[in-house]
Amino acid sequence: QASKAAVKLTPTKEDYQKVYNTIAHILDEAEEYDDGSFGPVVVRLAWHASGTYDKTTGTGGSNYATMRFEPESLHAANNGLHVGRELMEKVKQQYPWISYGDLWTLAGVAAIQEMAGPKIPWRPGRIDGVASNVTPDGRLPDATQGAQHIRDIFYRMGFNDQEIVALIGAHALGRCHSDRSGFEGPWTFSPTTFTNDFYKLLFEEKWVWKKWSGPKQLQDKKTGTLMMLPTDYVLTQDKSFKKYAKAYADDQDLFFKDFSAAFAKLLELGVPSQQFVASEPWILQTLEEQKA
Ligand code: DDH
Repeated sequence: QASKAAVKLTPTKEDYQKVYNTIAHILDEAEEYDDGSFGPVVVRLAWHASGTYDKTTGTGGSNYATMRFEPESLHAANNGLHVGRELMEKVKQQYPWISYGDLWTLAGVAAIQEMAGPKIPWRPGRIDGVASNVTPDGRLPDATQGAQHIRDIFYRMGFNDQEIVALIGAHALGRCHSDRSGFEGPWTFSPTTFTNDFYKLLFEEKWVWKKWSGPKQLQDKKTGTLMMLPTDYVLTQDKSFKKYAKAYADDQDLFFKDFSAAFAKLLELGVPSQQFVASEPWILQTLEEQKA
């Protein structure tokens, strides 16, 4: 009996729901931080942990949580993500059996769902890697570039134009920080609620280049308080991207459905399927649903 108690049995869906709940509470402990939620930075952590995947070599992706190691933790694209990693460290201490890759991707799921976004199917199975698994710099997108670059980056991960446009709609959330990326400001007026406002604003507002000494970015002509990156604006200029961006501006349900599928796919990049415990991803409940 005693030896049995010392061994952690395979965690169940209920165990992961507990981790989800702990994360969901921590995301809200942010009175002094940004717009009052750690949700957006945690979504970005999940994305950058996964978006290093290269389908040709099978390297990168969320499996090994290599952003824990230098030099990946120091790649310019990951500036500021220490905030998310340190938050998750508190969760890891409470649930030492969870792998970092599972923890970070689950945090992305919890953040999207708790910020009123769609349900994101998710399942555990990632394992902790070692420093030699780190990916080279340059695998994540560069905001100063155009359509060709966006395609090069996302096709490498195995995404198509529709999935690319759906994924970038995550910019409904959060903001740019001049001390992290050099860019400044939020994309929407509700940066802690998941909506299709990113696309709506792209088409409804007039966007002009911001006059400042920082990197080239756009601002809305009317209020001057919102921003778009050059890569965001490209979604209104490239014919194929524009078709999907317009569809998402017009139909929030369609955006939610397509974002959910693409984000779930993103979070599983680089994870060998035999590592997944469950044959199908799970749907975890929001804190609100569990109150009912
Ligand atoms: Fe992003 N993103 N992102 N992004 N992103 C930034 C912030 C956030 C690009 C550049 C930037 C995705 C795609 C792209 C989020 C989610 C996602 C910032 C600002 C830059 C720059 C960082 C800072 O200063 O703190 C570029 C380029 C692309 C691209 O694809 C061309 C995708 C696919 C996602 C996703 O989650 C699926 C989120 C959330 C943020 C807000 C972070 C925060 O702290 O707030």
